[in-house]
Amino acid sequence: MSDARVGAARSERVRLRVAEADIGVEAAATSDGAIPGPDGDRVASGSGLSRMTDEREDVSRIVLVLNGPNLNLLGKRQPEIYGRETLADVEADCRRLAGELGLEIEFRQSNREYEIIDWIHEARGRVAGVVINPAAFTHTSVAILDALHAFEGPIIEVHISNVHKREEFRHRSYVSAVASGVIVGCGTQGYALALRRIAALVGAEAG
Ligand code: DHK
Repeated sequence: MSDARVGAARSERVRLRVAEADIGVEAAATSDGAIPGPDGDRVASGSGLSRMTDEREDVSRIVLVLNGPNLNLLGKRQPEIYGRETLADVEADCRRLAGELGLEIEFRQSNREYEIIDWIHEARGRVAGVVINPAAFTHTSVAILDALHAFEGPIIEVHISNVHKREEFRHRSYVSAVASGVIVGCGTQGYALALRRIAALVGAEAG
Protein backbone atom coordinates (compact mmCIF):
# COMPACT_ATOMS: atom_id res chain seq x y z
CA MET A 1 0.00 0.00 0.00
CA SER A 2 1.32 3.49 -0.83
CA ASP A 3 2.14 5.97 1.96
CA ALA A 4 -0.89 8.07 1.04
CA ARG A 5 -3.21 5.07 1.22
CA VAL A 6 -1.72 3.98 4.52
CA GLY A 7 -2.30 7.52 5.80
CA ALA A 8 -5.86 7.52 4.53
CA ALA A 9 -6.61 4.15 6.06
CA ARG A 10 -5.16 5.27 9.36
CA SER A 11 -7.17 8.50 9.21
CA GLU A 12 -10.34 6.53 8.62
CA ARG A 13 -9.57 4.34 11.63
CA VAL A 14 -9.14 7.43 13.78
CA ARG A 15 -12.37 8.95 12.46
CA LEU A 16 -14.32 5.80 13.29
CA ARG A 17 -12.72 5.56 16.71
CA VAL A 18 -13.62 9.15 17.49
CA ALA A 19 -17.18 8.65 16.28
CA GLU A 20 -17.43 5.66 18.60
CA ALA A 21 -16.01 7.59 21.50
CA ASP A 22 -18.43 10.42 20.79
CA ILE A 23 -16.06 13.01 22.13
CA GLY A 24 -17.71 15.72 20.10
CA VAL A 25 -14.72 16.75 18.05
CA GLU A 26 -14.85 16.81 14.29
CA ALA A 27 -12.20 14.84 12.43
CA ALA A 28 -10.13 16.38 9.69
CA ALA A 29 -9.29 13.04 8.20
CA THR A 30 -7.44 13.59 4.97
CA SER A 31 -4.37 11.83 3.74
CA ASP A 32 -3.04 15.07 2.23
CA GLY A 33 -1.18 16.05 5.35
CA ALA A 34 0.67 12.74 5.57
CA ILE A 35 4.37 13.25 6.11
CA PRO A 36 6.43 10.16 5.46
CA GLY A 37 9.04 9.33 8.05
CA PRO A 38 12.33 7.63 7.31
CA ASP A 39 10.72 4.26 7.91
CA GLY A 40 7.53 5.26 6.09
CA ASP A 41 5.56 4.62 9.23
CA ARG A 42 4.46 6.09 12.55
CA VAL A 43 3.97 9.55 11.17
CA ALA A 44 0.97 11.68 11.91
CA SER A 45 -1.32 12.03 8.94
CA GLY A 46 -3.26 15.11 9.94
CA SER A 47 -5.86 12.89 11.49
CA GLY A 48 -5.19 13.26 15.20
CA LEU A 49 -7.82 15.03 17.21
CA SER A 50 -7.58 17.28 20.18
CA ARG A 51 -8.97 20.02 22.28
CA MET A 52 -6.11 22.17 21.04
CA THR A 53 -6.51 22.76 17.32
CA ASP A 54 -5.10 25.13 14.77
CA GLU A 55 -7.07 27.13 12.23
CA ARG A 56 -6.17 24.98 9.22
CA GLU A 57 -7.64 21.73 10.45
CA ASP A 58 -8.42 19.83 13.60
CA VAL A 59 -4.93 18.46 13.99
CA SER A 60 -3.89 17.23 17.39
CA ARG A 61 -1.05 19.18 18.96
CA ILE A 62 -0.92 17.08 22.09
CA VAL A 63 2.27 15.19 22.88
CA LEU A 64 2.13 12.67 25.69
CA VAL A 65 5.42 12.48 27.59
CA LEU A 66 5.55 9.27 29.61
CA ASN A 67 8.06 8.36 32.27
CA GLY A 68 8.51 4.96 33.82
CA PRO A 69 9.53 3.66 37.25
CA ASN A 70 11.92 5.48 39.55
CA LEU A 71 12.04 8.58 37.37
CA ASN A 72 10.10 10.37 40.12
CA LEU A 73 13.45 10.25 41.94
CA LEU A 74 15.31 11.95 39.11
CA GLY A 75 17.92 14.33 40.53
CA LYS A 76 18.26 12.27 43.70
CA ARG A 77 18.76 8.74 42.34
CA GLN A 78 22.28 7.99 41.03
CA PRO A 79 22.95 11.59 39.96
CA GLU A 80 26.32 10.50 38.52
CA ILE A 81 24.29 8.57 35.92
CA TYR A 82 21.04 10.52 35.57
CA GLY A 83 22.15 14.02 36.53
CA ARG A 84 20.82 16.49 39.08
CA GLU A 85 17.82 17.84 37.23
CA THR A 86 14.52 16.73 38.73
CA LEU A 87 11.56 15.42 36.76
CA ALA A 88 9.78 18.69 37.57
CA ASP A 89 12.68 20.53 35.88
CA VAL A 90 12.35 18.28 32.84
CA GLU A 91 8.62 18.89 32.73
CA ALA A 92 9.12 22.66 32.90
CA ASP A 93 11.68 22.49 30.07
CA CYS A 94 9.31 20.38 27.98
CA ARG A 95 6.42 22.79 28.55
CA ARG A 96 8.57 25.78 27.59
CA LEU A 97 9.76 24.14 24.39
CA ALA A 98 6.31 22.80 23.56
CA GLY A 99 5.00 26.38 23.68
CA GLU A 100 7.64 27.40 21.13
CA LEU A 101 6.81 24.44 18.91
CA GLY A 102 3.05 24.96 19.09
CA LEU A 103 2.52 21.74 20.98
CA GLU A 104 0.59 20.92 24.13
CA ILE A 105 2.20 18.60 26.64
CA GLU A 106 0.70 15.97 28.88
CA PHE A 107 3.53 14.94 31.18
CA ARG A 108 3.19 11.81 33.33
CA GLN A 109 5.22 9.44 35.44
CA SER A 110 4.29 6.13 37.00
CA ASN A 111 5.95 3.27 38.82
CA ARG A 112 3.07 1.00 37.71
CA GLU A 113 3.20 -0.74 34.37
CA TYR A 114 -0.60 -0.96 33.99
CA GLU A 115 -0.96 2.80 34.46
CA ILE A 116 1.46 3.51 31.61
CA ILE A 117 -0.44 1.03 29.44
CA ASP A 118 -3.77 2.72 30.27
CA TRP A 119 -2.33 6.15 29.38
CA ILE A 120 -1.14 4.81 26.01
CA HIS A 121 -4.62 3.39 25.34
CA GLU A 122 -6.21 6.74 26.20
CA ALA A 123 -3.85 8.45 23.77
CA ARG A 124 -5.26 6.56 20.78
CA GLY A 125 -7.08 8.81 18.34
CA ARG A 126 -6.46 11.84 20.55
CA VAL A 127 -2.72 12.49 20.86
CA ALA A 128 -0.35 13.44 18.02
CA GLY A 129 2.75 11.70 19.33
CA VAL A 130 4.31 9.99 22.32
CA VAL A 131 7.68 10.59 23.95
CA ILE A 132 8.44 7.73 26.30
CA ASN A 133 11.20 6.95 28.74
CA PRO A 134 9.99 3.56 29.94
CA ALA A 135 12.97 3.37 32.37
CA ALA A 136 13.37 -0.21 33.63
CA PHE A 137 10.21 -1.34 31.75
CA THR A 138 12.22 -0.74 28.56
CA HIS A 139 14.02 -3.99 29.14
CA THR A 140 11.11 -6.11 30.36
CA SER A 141 7.73 -4.98 29.10
CA VAL A 142 6.13 -6.74 26.16
CA ALA A 143 2.86 -5.27 27.47
CA ILE A 144 4.04 -1.68 26.91
CA LEU A 145 5.33 -2.65 23.46
CA ASP A 146 1.91 -4.12 22.60
CA ALA A 147 0.12 -1.01 23.84
CA LEU A 148 2.40 1.21 21.75
CA HIS A 149 1.66 -0.94 18.70
CA ALA A 150 -1.97 0.14 19.11
CA PHE A 151 -1.05 3.84 19.00
CA GLU A 152 -1.17 5.40 15.53
CA GLY A 153 1.25 8.34 15.80
CA PRO A 154 5.02 8.73 16.08
CA ILE A 155 6.79 7.45 19.17
CA ILE A 156 10.20 8.62 20.32
CA GLU A 157 11.97 6.56 22.97
CA VAL A 158 14.28 8.43 25.34
CA HIS A 159 16.95 7.22 27.73
CA ILE A 160 18.80 9.76 29.82
CA SER A 161 21.85 7.56 30.23
CA ASN A 162 23.75 5.75 27.52
CA VAL A 163 22.26 2.35 28.17
CA HIS A 164 24.74 0.76 25.75
CA LYS A 165 27.65 1.70 28.00
CA ARG A 166 25.98 0.05 30.96
CA GLU A 167 25.03 -3.49 32.02
CA GLU A 168 24.16 -5.88 29.23
CA PHE A 169 20.53 -6.27 30.34
CA ARG A 170 20.05 -2.56 29.52
CA HIS A 171 21.16 -3.04 25.91
CA ARG A 172 17.87 -4.63 24.95
CA SER A 173 14.76 -2.53 24.49
CA TYR A 174 11.33 -3.95 23.69
CA VAL A 175 10.06 -0.44 22.93
CA SER A 176 12.62 0.26 20.18
CA ALA A 177 10.76 -2.19 17.94
CA VAL A 178 7.90 0.29 17.64
CA ALA A 179 9.72 3.62 18.06
CA SER A 180 10.19 6.05 15.16
CA GLY A 181 13.41 7.14 16.83
CA VAL A 182 15.50 6.48 19.91
CA ILE A 183 17.51 9.09 21.85
CA VAL A 184 20.09 7.65 24.20
CA GLY A 185 22.72 9.15 26.46
CA CYS A 186 21.95 12.84 25.88
CA GLY A 187 20.97 13.41 29.49
CA THR A 188 17.67 15.11 30.19
CA GLN A 189 18.23 17.13 27.00
CA GLY A 190 17.01 14.00 25.23
CA TYR A 191 13.42 15.00 26.01
CA ALA A 192 13.80 18.30 24.13
CA LEU A 193 15.36 16.48 21.18
CA ALA A 194 12.47 14.04 21.20
CA LEU A 195 9.90 16.85 21.25
CA ARG A 196 11.58 18.55 18.30
CA ARG A 197 11.50 15.29 16.38
CA ILE A 198 7.82 14.74 17.16
CA ALA A 199 7.09 18.32 16.07
CA ALA A 200 8.83 17.67 12.76
CA LEU A 201 7.03 14.38 12.25
CA VAL A 202 3.58 15.81 12.94
CA GLY A 203 4.30 18.95 10.92
CA ALA A 204 3.84 21.25 13.88
CA GLU A 205 7.18 23.00 13.70
CA ALA A 206 6.90 26.68 12.94
CA GLY A 207 10.26 26.96 11.21
C1 DHK B 1 16.29 4.90 33.18
C2 DHK B 1 16.19 3.83 34.02
O1 DHK B 1 15.55 3.94 35.18
C3 DHK B 1 16.86 2.56 33.73
O2 DHK B 1 16.14 1.45 34.23
C4 DHK B 1 17.13 2.36 32.26
C5 DHK B 1 16.87 4.79 31.83
C6 DHK B 1 17.78 3.60 31.67
C7 DHK B 1 17.48 6.11 31.37
O3 DHK B 1 18.66 6.15 31.06
O4 DHK B 1 16.75 7.09 31.32
O5 DHK B 1 17.96 1.24 32.08
